[in-house]
Amino acid sequence: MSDSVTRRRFAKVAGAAALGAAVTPAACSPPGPAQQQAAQPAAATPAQRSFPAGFLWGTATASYQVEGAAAEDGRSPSVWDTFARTPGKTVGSATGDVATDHYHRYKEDVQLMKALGTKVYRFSIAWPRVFPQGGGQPNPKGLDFYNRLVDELLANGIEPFATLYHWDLPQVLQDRVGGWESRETSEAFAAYAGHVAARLTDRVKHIFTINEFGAFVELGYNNGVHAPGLKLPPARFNQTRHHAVLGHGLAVQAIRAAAKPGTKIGLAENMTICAPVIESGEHIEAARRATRELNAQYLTVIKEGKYTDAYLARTGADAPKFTPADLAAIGSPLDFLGINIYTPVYVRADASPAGFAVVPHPASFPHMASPWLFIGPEALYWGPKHAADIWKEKEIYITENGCSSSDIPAADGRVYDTDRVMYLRNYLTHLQRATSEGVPVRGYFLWSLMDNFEWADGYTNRFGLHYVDFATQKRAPKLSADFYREVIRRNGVA
Ligand code: PNW
Repeated sequence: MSDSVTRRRFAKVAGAAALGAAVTPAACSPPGPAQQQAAQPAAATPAQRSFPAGFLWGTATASYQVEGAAAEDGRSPSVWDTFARTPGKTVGSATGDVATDHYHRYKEDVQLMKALGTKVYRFSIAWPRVFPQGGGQPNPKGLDFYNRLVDELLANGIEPFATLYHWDLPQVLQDRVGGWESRETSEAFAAYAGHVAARLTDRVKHIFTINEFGAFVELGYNNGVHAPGLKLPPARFNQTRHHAVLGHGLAVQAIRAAAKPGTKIGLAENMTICAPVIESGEHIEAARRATRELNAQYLTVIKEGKYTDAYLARTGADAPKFTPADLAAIGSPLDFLGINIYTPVYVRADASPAGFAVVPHPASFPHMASPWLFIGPEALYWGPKHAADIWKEKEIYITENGCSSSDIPAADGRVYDTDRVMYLRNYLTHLQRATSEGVPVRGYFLWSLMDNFEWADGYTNRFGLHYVDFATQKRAPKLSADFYREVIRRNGVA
């Protein structure tokens, strides 16, 4: 195949349009006639760079990270309250006692969303507000806050998407049954999910069960850097993973039974995103295999209703114990898939039985302020692309994407976060590449609306489009907020 034919074929791929002049031969040397022809489709017009009509632009937050009001209106402590109060667990011993005081300032925050032009908002519900004892007697004042928030969103033309579990497990369940180590927590979660669904789905049409198994189970029960701060031995840890996906499955059943018709149910998982090192057939195939295998304990068992043979083989005597009924619940059909995407792993084809190998990041690989947040914009292409190819997903949302930045106000008081703009522009370019190829991504929720409590990093690591002065609770749009408003206005990468 001649060089110019290769280029022509490349230019034909709709996604190449997004890469624009950078890949066009014309950009580096005077074009010959053949090259001129090839260059035409690659020079993207504004229409080619845009997202599908009706694409849903939004932002996301989570209860413990923004609400504060930790002891108000009957809320009981969550495992995060306990963990954050344990010396040495968060930077500066920060807690979510006040956070960004969203519990009292939600109306102001809805106006921030409106000013961006967002049409959707993803928030989470604090279980210990709704059931301070984990189960049993509900606390109506707890749900009242979410009723007020939902009504305020709808009054401002913003559609609410609610997550039922973003890591704030009632501490009573940790104390009584060992939290997610016990299936009693899976069952309690389902009861809570059904209770909320019955009361919110007249207005909330999209419900996420659980946010990021891949974070709270791994970090909370295996390496101890998140609440409840445990380092379980392998068999107990794998059983905890199982109870988490079981909780999701039982919750799906409970929501279906309680929700108003038309309610859509999904989850928001930070699946491991496998980007092929080179976009050729063998590496793409390896990345697809890796996607199933590296997500075997969470998303794959949820989508396929069974653990992969390789997962059961590699966990061996420490494999989780489960029943066929468990797997049936875990595999309950979903209406959509939410994927939280920050960073990819790079995968190559390999002669090993697995057929793939993960290539570690070299020391020089660039990252954002969080050391784990390696910059790999193609994650926003390959995440939804693999999900659509492997599990035939019909409705995908990017439920989180964004980054941390140093965010130091300039002399004029504004934050010029050009690095976040760079990150977003490149990631969104790859998301547009996906939608232009027909990958069914329906919406995108930027993490986060505002700076907030960043878990073990406390308030030292900022992910917001709005800068929050934590002493005064004043919010101010960063440069990235202006950028995002322009993306939304033109429904395309700005
Ligand atoms: C997600 N990692 O967490 C969460 O859903 C958010 O609550 C959080 O604020 C956001 O991403 C930014 O961190 C993650 O270590 C935490 O790879 C850690 C990792 C990934 C995501």
